[in-house]
Amino acid sequence: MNNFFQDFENLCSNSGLYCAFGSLKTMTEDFSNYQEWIKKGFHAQMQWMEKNQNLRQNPNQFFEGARSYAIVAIPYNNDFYKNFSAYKVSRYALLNDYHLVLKSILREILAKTISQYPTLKWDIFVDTKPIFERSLALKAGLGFIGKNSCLIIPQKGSWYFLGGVLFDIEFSEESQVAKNECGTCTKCMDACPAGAIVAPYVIDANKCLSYLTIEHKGNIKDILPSGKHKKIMGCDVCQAVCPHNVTSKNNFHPALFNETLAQLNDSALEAIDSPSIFKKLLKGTPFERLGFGKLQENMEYVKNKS
Ligand code: B12
Repeated sequence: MNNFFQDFENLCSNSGLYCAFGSLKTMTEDFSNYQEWIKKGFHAQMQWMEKNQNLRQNPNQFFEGARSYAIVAIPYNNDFYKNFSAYKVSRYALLNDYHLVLKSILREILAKTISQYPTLKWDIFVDTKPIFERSLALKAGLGFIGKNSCLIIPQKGSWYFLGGVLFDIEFSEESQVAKNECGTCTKCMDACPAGAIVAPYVIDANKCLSYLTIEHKGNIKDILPSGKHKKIMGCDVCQAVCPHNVTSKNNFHPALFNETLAQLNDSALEAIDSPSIFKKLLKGTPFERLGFGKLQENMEYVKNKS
């Protein structure tokens, strides 16, 4: 591996990130899967997923000369969700906002890299860019895509957020794509409380509790009358039942730790009874995407679980 990528990988592992590389090619198969997904309306109200189709298909067009990428994974498994009983909050929501944390770690790494490679052109991506992050991770050999469509790192599991950097440097090596280890297992599909994994590797967001509790502009009860599943913020079921996650212990990157969220529980959530208290307590956390109104609505929906 030429020095640039070796140096970048060393900086990533010193920062507690897993890292792999690939060259930016046209995402033919992924793009046709994506088009099929959009055509079926599986993106629900996420109109933004219909945009920038050219960039989704050709990530080498993000900037002049873009030709390779680093994909990184940051661990987020934690058991702070055990502090709740009346409500269920997913693991990712009980840590600092990974978009902010991972971007700042990648900027630090890039600052060190640029001191050695001053002419480097780059662009960071964490979740929000029109890029198939899981497929880039698969192609770079970081892991395989499970039937729950999550990226699973062999022997480590899927409790990892993804992000990366685009570069204008040639990556000439062929990456070793990880073997798919799902086999005949369908635990995720069978356990999904809303039947959202409509086929292996295919999520219908209209039914996904992660989408319904966070992104859906409307009351969940109109879609899923029973709140017996108790979910108010995200959903971890398809990952929690995954055999590739059984061994993964409390393993989250220290920069993701948030004292307030680590202490959050049913009564603390119920005490948030105004937008100003919500803002004071949960600003800069994943709850901000939800907002005070949707949080109240989701808690009401679960309380009257019928
Ligand atoms: C839109 C989105 C959602 C939507 C839709 C989910 C979805 N499957 O797309 C909703 C709101 C439901 C969602 C939920 C969650 N999300 Co989300 N989400 C995204 C986002 C922004 C885009 C994903 C996308 O392009 N979807 C379009 C469809 C077509 O792509 P796809 O389902 O991934 O299918 C691809 C492959 O599976 C493949 N494919 C399709 N069919 C087949 C068949 C075979 C055989 C194979 C091998 C492949 C394959 O082709 C498709 C195109 O690449 C990504 C960030 C990013 N930019 O990639 C984060 C991302 C995927 N989400 C993430 C997370 C953590 C979650 C949640 C766990 C959060 C939570 N706890 O509630 C849940 C998990 C739900 C799930 N099982 O996917 C992480 C996943 C990390 C990982 N280890 O996989 C990402 C990467 C964000 C990040 N930067 O960390 N998410």
